[in-house]
Amino acid sequence: MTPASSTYQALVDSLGARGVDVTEVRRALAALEIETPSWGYGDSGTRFAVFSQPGRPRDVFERVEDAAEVHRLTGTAPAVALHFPWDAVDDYGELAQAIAAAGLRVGAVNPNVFQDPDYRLGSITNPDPAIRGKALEHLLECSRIATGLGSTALSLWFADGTNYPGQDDLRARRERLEQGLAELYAGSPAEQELLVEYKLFEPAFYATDLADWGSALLLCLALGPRARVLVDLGHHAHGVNVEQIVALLIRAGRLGGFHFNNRKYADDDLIVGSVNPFELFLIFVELAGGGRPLPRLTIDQSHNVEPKLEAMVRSVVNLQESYVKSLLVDRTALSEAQLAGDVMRGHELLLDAYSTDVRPLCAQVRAELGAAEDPIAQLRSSGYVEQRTQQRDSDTTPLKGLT
Ligand code: PSV
Ligand code: MN
Repeated sequence: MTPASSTYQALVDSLGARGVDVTEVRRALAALEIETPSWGYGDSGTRFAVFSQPGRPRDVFERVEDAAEVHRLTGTAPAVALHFPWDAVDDYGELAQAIAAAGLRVGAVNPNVFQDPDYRLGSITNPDPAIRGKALEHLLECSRIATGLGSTALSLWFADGTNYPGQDDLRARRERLEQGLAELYAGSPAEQELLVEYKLFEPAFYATDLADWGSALLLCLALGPRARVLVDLGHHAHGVNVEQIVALLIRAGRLGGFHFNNRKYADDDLIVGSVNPFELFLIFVELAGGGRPLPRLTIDQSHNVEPKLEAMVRSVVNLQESYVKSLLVDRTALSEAQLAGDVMRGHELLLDAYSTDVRPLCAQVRAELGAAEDPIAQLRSSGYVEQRTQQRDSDTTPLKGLT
């Protein structure tokens, strides 16, 4: 017996003694699927600087190659979310083939109506109907691209908002938003989900048109059942109870999915679970209870100083561990404690699960999936980053599509 397997066996024994169905936990972890974002592999930064990393992918094909490596190491990241026009190419058949050949599928497709200079005063809410029309056309084009690539979700985030009181009419903007998205809803296929993401502020600093889960939910309810709310962990005011938002959206049947990341201050887009791992666990406690299938789980991260690939692998591993811990909660005892009004017992039951070191179980399941027991160590020792650095930083072949 190797030291790793003896640690695993000790964990299995102690979980068994606690009444945990370990086989079921292993099955659930093996079925976990996380989408990683193509945009998280390329260079990113702050408004102060972008530090270019050696070996970073230069086009969507290389971003897909890196996403496949994260899946190979973790066994849990079989889909790549795309962002357009950042991932635009001339030949989508070629892109679809490359994604399938890499062993991946396409996750949510993210339109981009926030960078074109025309969108200075908004996209779908712009006072100018011609600019609203242009934004809608891009959204519909992304819907067609999604269909062509086999994706079943359009993930919508609007930077729209105003910076000054009086800049525009708040109700008129809401009406334009509702009208534009109703046209998108009508023009998109029945199997495509519309995920509506909200964000408190940035780039708008006075009134963001979709600032919170309430404004997103009202919109989704008006649009129809295919429209659901997407929760990005960095998009709330400080102190907001995100797990409660998750619980309410589940109850309303309108939780579409997540953009996982972490933050200390604003929309920091840091490694998942790095700053507030307990919040991540509590979110999974809401998701995992009740036997419902998990919603779409996507990472939305932006790396400034940390090595990108390792950061992405760390996020997937943190998600695996958090999910497994949430499955260890003794639900029966918890509901008994809650009904009996036993405040401290209820809290303690969550802490019992959260404090369990589940790493040996995650390592075991990854090995069974054909992934790495220790994905970070394997990434470091494999030479993948060094090889890609050599190849990508010296290759002068023209790239396909946008970089
Ligand atoms: C906006 O801050 C956001 O969270 C949206 O999801 C965008 O698509 C993404 O970040 C771009 O990085
Ligand atoms: Mn996001």
